[in-house]
Amino acid sequence: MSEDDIDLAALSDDELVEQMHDDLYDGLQEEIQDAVNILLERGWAPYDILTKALVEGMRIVGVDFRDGILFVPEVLLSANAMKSGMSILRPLLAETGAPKVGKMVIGTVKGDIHDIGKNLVSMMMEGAGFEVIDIGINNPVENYLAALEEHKPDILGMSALLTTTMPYMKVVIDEMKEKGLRDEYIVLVGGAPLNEEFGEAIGADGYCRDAAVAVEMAKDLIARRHNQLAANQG
Ligand code: B1M
Repeated sequence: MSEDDIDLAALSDDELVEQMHDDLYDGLQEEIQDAVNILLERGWAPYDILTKALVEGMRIVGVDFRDGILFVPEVLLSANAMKSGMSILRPLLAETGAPKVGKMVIGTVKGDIHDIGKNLVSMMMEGAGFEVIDIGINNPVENYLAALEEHKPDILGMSALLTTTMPYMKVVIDEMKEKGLRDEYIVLVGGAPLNEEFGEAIGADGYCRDAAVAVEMAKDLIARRHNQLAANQG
């Protein structure tokens, strides 16, 4: 350890979380991974580490990106540091042993390469007992339709982080309508620039503010669908 290095293990929980915000800002992967492991050893729940340390750190990065203090290369380093922390938490969040409650295909729309939010939603959905098929970023409508055809999920999830790419969600939903497929799936959308009105306007079944809302909404809509099917049969 050099003189400048901070002994992360010697910090209190609050100091460590603050240090993680700084390290995420500086894109320090190794430090983020060490700190995640220290918090886990101290008995922190993976979800709390995710939200209080990583997501909050990324929010701070977002503010300075918006204000022109940080630029794409720096934000990419932050994103990679965030992902390295998430990779430790992913198996822990998925480890609930819960029975599978449904299946979701999820992807970021065409023109958009942001994937941290989508990955987080995937992790939380897996943790809640969903099978998740992640088709990645920059997806044209054909990719979504092919994945629906191949995997026959209950839910289609779409993510968009740019005001210029969010309208593409409507292109996908309209194409599903055109092909007579719309009613076969629950369509959930999310991403920072969206809101409930937008979700309604494009014909989605729900707008998810964050990953926790996505899980709740997915469970709720699947339960409603099952009840409806049961009522129709009975
Ligand atoms: Co970009 N970027 N970026 N960026 N970037 C934003 C989105 C921006 C708001 C920054 C800013 O100006 N403040 C801005 C968009 C402005 C706008 O459209 N109004 C922006 C811009 C402009 C750009 C570029 C155009 C910059 C440039 O090139 N000049 C460029 C575009 C690239 C492209 O996509 N074509 C670009 C590039 C990048 C990086 C590559 C550097 C990097 C992405 C790396 C990666 O994802 N692998 C990046 C990042 C990291 C950001 C910010 C800083 C952080 C996004 C993030 O990961 N947040 C972002 C600022 C911000 O959002 N405040 C910004 C953390 C994540 C956990 O939250 O993604 O919101 P979020 O996901 C949440 C919810 O939204 C929801 O649940 C998630 C978890 O709680 N959710 C869903 C998301 N998807 C869901 C799907 C669902 C359900 C819920 O389906 C069921």
